[in-house]
Amino acid sequence: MGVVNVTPDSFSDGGSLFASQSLCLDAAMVRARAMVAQGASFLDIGGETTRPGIEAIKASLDVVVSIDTSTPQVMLEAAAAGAGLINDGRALGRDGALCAVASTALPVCLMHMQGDPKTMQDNPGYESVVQDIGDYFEQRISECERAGIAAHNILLDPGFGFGKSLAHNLQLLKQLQTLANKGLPLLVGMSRKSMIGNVLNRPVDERLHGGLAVAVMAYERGAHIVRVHDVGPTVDALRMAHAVINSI
Ligand code: 8Y7
Repeated sequence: MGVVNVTPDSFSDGGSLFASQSLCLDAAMVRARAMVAQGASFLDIGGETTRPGIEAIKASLDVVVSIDTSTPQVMLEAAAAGAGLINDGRALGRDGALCAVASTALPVCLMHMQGDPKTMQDNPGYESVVQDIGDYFEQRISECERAGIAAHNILLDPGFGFGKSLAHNLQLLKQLQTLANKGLPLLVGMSRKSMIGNVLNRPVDERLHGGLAVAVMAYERGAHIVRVHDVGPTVDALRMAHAVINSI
């Protein structure tokens, strides 16, 4: 999954990282085209360009468009414009979001976040980060099913960097298989995040190699979709890992 457009206020990774800037439609299309050529199966788009962005991508590219939003109205508009996946960092926690997604019949990614973007990195705490997030997923899956969202339309994402210390992020990745074992597809996003920057002491534009390492590790532990800014290098890394894992 390639990240096409992230508005600067759509997330805060410890306040230190804006992995991508908001792009105008033409620039976003250039990037979208390149990512699909490099092997992206999904493009995750966020920000205000929802309808024109989705329509422009759908018109010329063979790719599933994922819309990064927590807002029910945006979900409905995105579905009407041709989006194929709702990516919600609040796991359909906003009023009306469960019903909105149920009415679209689209698949949805439920991402875990502790707290809200402004304060989530202040002092994140868990009894056991993997267990706690697993329990959270079970509760959200139940809510989804109660609202009429089919289990086969649900993806899970532990939300690396969203209300997690470095130690939490590392433990989550190490034990990712536990969450993959729930039987629903797992999406992960670590690309350029501060968990890489903090280990390597590298600024955001020097985190590619660390990002490739963690992408391969996530894939090996059962991740189905890897959300990244650098599609070409990541596809090479994952194809290589795939060849080894599936060798006889
Ligand atoms: C994630 C995400 C971001 C993630 C999912 C960034 C929108 C921060 N991170 N969505 N979005 N998972 N599903 O650095 O980890 O790209 S924004």
